Amino acid sequence: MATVENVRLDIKASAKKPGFSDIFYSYELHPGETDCAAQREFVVTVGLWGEDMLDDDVLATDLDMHTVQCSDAAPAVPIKVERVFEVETKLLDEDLVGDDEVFLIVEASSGTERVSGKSNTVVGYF
Ligand SMILES: [Ca+2]
Ligand SMILES: [Ca+2]
Repeated sequence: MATVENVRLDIKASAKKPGFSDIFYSYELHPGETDCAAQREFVVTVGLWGEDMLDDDVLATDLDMHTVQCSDAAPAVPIKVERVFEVETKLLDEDLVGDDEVFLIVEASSGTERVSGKSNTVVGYF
């Protein structure tokens, strides 16, 4: 079975577009052995979440869809992925008062299985 590990998130205000933020993230997809033998392709999407005391809020899902191919030449070697996309900064405004706590969840689906990993939480004032 595959796993998603070491999900890291960083958020910076866009230098080019006022009102937008760049979402930098990285993760490792650790394929299972059968994934590589089958050269399985994973469809990956990410969701942004706001951390709250009781229930976390989903801010957006199905963002930044991309695919990661597992190669049988390098079985069971973690595949490192680094990506960036932009969102409107107001999307990240998950709390009306005080700081906003935003984290990201990476979801990878191979068709036969669906695995996910959660990032660190970025605290900001969005
Ligand atoms: Ca919060
Ligand atoms: Ca806020």
